[in-house]
Amino acid sequence: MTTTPQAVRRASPRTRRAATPPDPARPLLPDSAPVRLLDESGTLLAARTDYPEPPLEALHEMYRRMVLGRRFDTQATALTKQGRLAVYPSSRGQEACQVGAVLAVRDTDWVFPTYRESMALVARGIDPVEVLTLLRGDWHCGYDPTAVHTAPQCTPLATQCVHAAGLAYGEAYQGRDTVALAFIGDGATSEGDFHEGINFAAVFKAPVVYFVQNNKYAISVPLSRQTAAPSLAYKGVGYGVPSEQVDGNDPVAVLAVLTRAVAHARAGKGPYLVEAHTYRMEPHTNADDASRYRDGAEVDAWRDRDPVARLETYLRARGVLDDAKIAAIAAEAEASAAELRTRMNDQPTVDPLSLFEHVYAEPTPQLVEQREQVRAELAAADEEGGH
Ligand SMILES: Cc1ncc(C[n+]2csc(CCOP(=O)(O)OP(=O)(O)O)c2C)c(N)n1
Ligand SMILES: [Mg+2]
Repeated sequence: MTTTPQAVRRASPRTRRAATPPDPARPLLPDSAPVRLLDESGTLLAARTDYPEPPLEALHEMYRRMVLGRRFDTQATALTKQGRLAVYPSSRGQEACQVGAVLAVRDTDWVFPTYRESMALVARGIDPVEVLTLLRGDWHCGYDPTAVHTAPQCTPLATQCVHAAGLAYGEAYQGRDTVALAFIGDGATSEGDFHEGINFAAVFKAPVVYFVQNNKYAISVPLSRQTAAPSLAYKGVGYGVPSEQVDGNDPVAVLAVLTRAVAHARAGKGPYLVEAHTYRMEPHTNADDASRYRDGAEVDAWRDRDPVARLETYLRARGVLDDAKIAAIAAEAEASAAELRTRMNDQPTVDPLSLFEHVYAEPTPQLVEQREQVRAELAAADEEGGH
């Protein structure tokens, strides 16, 4: 078929316009820069209609829990040195994320933490001694997950992403408006379970908020060796999940962004992905030497963006905090750390053989064999101790 030049001139402008449909991916994409409501010194930036400032009472409570959380964190690290804890992964520097996340959800919502989230669980109101039970070397998580709507702290990376999707789907299926909040680290977003969890949640519109704390390292592996994505928040779009990135050391922004993400999930619109840009100030755990893979100057630069100091400056400026109130919160934190020390000095009686109970209704032959090995070793140690 031949086309006259006149026909081409007549058809082409309309054809070109019709060939550009609206981009369905655009509404899913995060802001090109992390959302920030406070600058690094703690001064409020221009207001945003999409992220209204959370109420001042909520921010005051956030500050209180962040101060208590930081004190808990240093106490837990000290307990490893005294042999009272087997290991402790600190979340110092990540206080805005740890506390903001649990303040954004209801007590009836479910939280899926990793080993990094002890501070978040204390901020959620779980007894700190129970929170530290697993890290003490016991075989169970210390608290009753169903009573506190909080899964055991997860050590296998990203598996909690699948659990959160399943729980959220089940809750919605039964007509409840429960939201599941799954914490995950930057490194763990490379794990298959993260992708399987978020894909399932997206397809079945399960109300999950995936909250990535990008603290820049997976043990010694820096983010640049982990991903080529412009930001981890962009991992949502491939699954049809709306995403946002936030300054994770800006407590006001963290609470505002997570509040919106949780509301999205609760409204039945499916999962949401939030990436918080933050920094792990301490080594991976007390057993790690971070000076082997990162520069002191990098750590110092992040010290200047301290989330606790930033919120304190802001709340002072708003007249919510003053010297007396700050001193009272510091004293409360000291008292709770002292109580934790005392309680952790009581050595719990743990029967090593209890490790083998509750694994299977009928123990496998391997478990029976292993239990007998442990029993024999304990008996031999007892005998040695007796001589
Ligand atoms: C499936 C699996 N692979 C490897 C490990 C060993 N491991 C424990 S923590 C960790 C780093 C995880 O880094 P990230 O996800 O960034 O979380 P962060 O520790 O920084 O909070 C690794 C590789 C593990 N626990 N589970
Ligand atoms: Mg990390």
